Amino acid sequence: MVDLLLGLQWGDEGKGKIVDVLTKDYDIIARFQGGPNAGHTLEFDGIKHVLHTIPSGIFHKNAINIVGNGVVIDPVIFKKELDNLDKFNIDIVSKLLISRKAHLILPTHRLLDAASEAAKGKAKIGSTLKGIGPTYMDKTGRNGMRVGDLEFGNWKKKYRALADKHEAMIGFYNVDVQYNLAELETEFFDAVETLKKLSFIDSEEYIFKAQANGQKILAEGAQGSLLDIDFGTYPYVTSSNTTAAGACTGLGVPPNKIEKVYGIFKAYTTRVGSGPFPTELFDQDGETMGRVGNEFGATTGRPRRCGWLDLVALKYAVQINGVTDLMMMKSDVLSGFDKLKVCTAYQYKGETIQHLPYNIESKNVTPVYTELKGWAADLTKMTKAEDLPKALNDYIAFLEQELQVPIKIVSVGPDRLQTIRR
Ligand code: 2SA
Ligand code: MG
Repeated sequence: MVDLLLGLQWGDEGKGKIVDVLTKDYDIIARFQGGPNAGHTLEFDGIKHVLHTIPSGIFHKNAINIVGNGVVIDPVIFKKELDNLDKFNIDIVSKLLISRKAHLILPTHRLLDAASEAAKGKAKIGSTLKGIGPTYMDKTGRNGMRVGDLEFGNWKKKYRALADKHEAMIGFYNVDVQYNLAELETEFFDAVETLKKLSFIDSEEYIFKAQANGQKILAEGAQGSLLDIDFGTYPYVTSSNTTAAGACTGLGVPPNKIEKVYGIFKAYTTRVGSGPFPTELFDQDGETMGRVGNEFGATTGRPRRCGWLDLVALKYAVQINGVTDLMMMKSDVLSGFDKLKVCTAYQYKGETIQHLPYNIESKNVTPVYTELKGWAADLTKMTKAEDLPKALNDYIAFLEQELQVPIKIVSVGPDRLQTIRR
């Protein structure tokens, strides 16, 4: 069977940490969408690791890690990630497998991303500029290059044709994007040689066989449900399906083989990049969340916008994904607030609604809040559910009542050990 682990907000819920905590129960960890736009942070033994394309099970001895067909890979960033793993003596060739059907991010995809954002001006998406959108455009436009192409002698010809087309397109945008393609290509071709040393597989076949042999698979989502290309706050979204269905297409997993759907959310909300965020705070409370929660993009270093928990949006994500188990992250960041607010409805065009309206914009949606009592206790040293303060238990009970799904894990800090099971 296959279990899924997904972010339910706008990303950065703490998926990397939880995958790392759960990996010991699985044989295979597989990424199914996104690419180096993701930043999955893991902390253990006093060291912090940030992964972008490589699945978060890589530090465990026995787990096999798969980069599935739904992922887009930038060989240059991939090589850097591998270099960072060098000192850990991981047997990368046998532990990290890459789908031949995963698409490649070319240097010109990154340039196109920059040109597209520059052309949008104020309406820019706030992309991570990793070339994600243009690469998925080439995939669905049936022009892309895939990892498996690298196994054939003529791949550079294919590369040249696509890169030349991209250059013409960059010109068409008529914006100021400075670049030295020859330099970027040297770096790219060098990184491709590193990538080619890894094991390329037909990952769907591998996963069928693993399932037949009773192996346990965990599919690791990237970004969050509200950044889903179909169900997110379009156009301020990423270019892949970040929701449960994405695991089916991004790995070749049939829907009836999915068992648990772990939904991860922060005890508050953050968003990086542009787009609507109804519960966003511009006051001291938001500033405190950002500071205490160290809310900076793990890939770009951008400060994340912060706000109260939005249950309207969270309920929607729970429904879209069919979440069976919830995990609440960063509970420790809320310690010290006298009162906590949770958004349970929106005021929209003079009405109170409990769904995300089609044209959701921060300025046309006013959150309706329920206030709950805060707690003062420092949670970061707590290890058992019994230790948690009453006000936090009341907060959890309120969310479970609203969402009708149990909260099975409460995270009280970034380290592996700061994880309380209920
Ligand atoms: P893109 O680069 O085309 O996928 O950007 C489109 C939107 O998706 C958002 N996005 C993200 N949001 C949160 N976390 C992400 N990963 C990094 C992290 C982000 C970072 O872990 O912190 O470091 O800035 C991620 N990736 C994409 C993005 O902000 C756009 O709104
Ligand atoms: Mg992240």
